[in-house]
Amino acid sequence: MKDYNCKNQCTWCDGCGNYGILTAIKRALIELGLAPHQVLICFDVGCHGNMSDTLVGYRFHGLHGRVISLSAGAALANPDVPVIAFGGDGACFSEGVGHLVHAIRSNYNMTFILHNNGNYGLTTGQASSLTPRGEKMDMAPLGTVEEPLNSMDFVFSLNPSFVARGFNGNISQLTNILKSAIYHQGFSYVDVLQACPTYNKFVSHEYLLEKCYECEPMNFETARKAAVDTSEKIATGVLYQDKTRPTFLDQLEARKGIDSRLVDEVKKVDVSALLAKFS
Ligand SMILES: Cc1ncc(C[n+]2csc(CCOP(=O)(O)OP(=O)(O)O)c2C)c(N)n1
Repeated sequence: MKDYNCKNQCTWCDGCGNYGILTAIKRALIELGLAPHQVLICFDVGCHGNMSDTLVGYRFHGLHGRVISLSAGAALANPDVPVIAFGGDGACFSEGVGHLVHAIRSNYNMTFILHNNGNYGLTTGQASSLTPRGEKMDMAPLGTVEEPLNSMDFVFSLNPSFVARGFNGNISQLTNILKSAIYHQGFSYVDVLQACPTYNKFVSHEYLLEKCYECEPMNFETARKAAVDTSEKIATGVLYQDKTRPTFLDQLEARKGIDSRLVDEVKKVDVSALLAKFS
């Protein structure tokens, strides 16, 4: 694991769920035999995005809400390199929700890991679209007035090929989930429930430990129901996987029979004549 460690100090609050997610991703990569130079890890903007400073390897820290689109581009350009994207619930269910829709629908071959802490952490605890109605948040001190988006129902409505849920308090389970997600051919959606002791007063470590239970993969409809119904208990594990669904690239007629990678083909384009026009 030390291959992935770097000397920068973490700036997360004490008790932040990001520490558990960081440990799980390092373990998953090591157990899959992926060295830091063999994988691309992309980050959205937010507390979770500061993980970019604490990992050694090829990293890309993009604009807020844009991690899925830039990761999908990388995955399409070079399918030989596994691409893992981290995003917050603020970024991915507000600013970047359109990108999530089309990445699932298109089944790009990449892993998306949602740090679901139920709020905009980095900017000090504003409500996200996943914050339960009525919670008192920064900028909504009397309580939020909007219904939260039902993220799991929404994801299932887009016909995903892989959906999992974990939480930061069960690192061995989360490690296995992440390994399956990275191994999956297609868009892997991993919802990680994350405690945020500083700004989220409705989901604590104790709450997650008490409510979460482990389950095996299910058929589509059963998985959807289990994912959505969190009233009594919260189902965790790989909830649904379709191993037969082709990825976006696999389906492109124009790429059939071509062994080279887009990233190499692009390198061969001579743009000097075009540039000369502007000099
Ligand atoms: C387009 C855009 N909108 C808003 C911001 C300001 N901003 C930066 S981080 C952040 C909160 C991030 O919250 P979330 O995505 O949930 O991640 P977390 O910090 O909770 O991990 C916001 C609103 C920004 N940088 N760019």
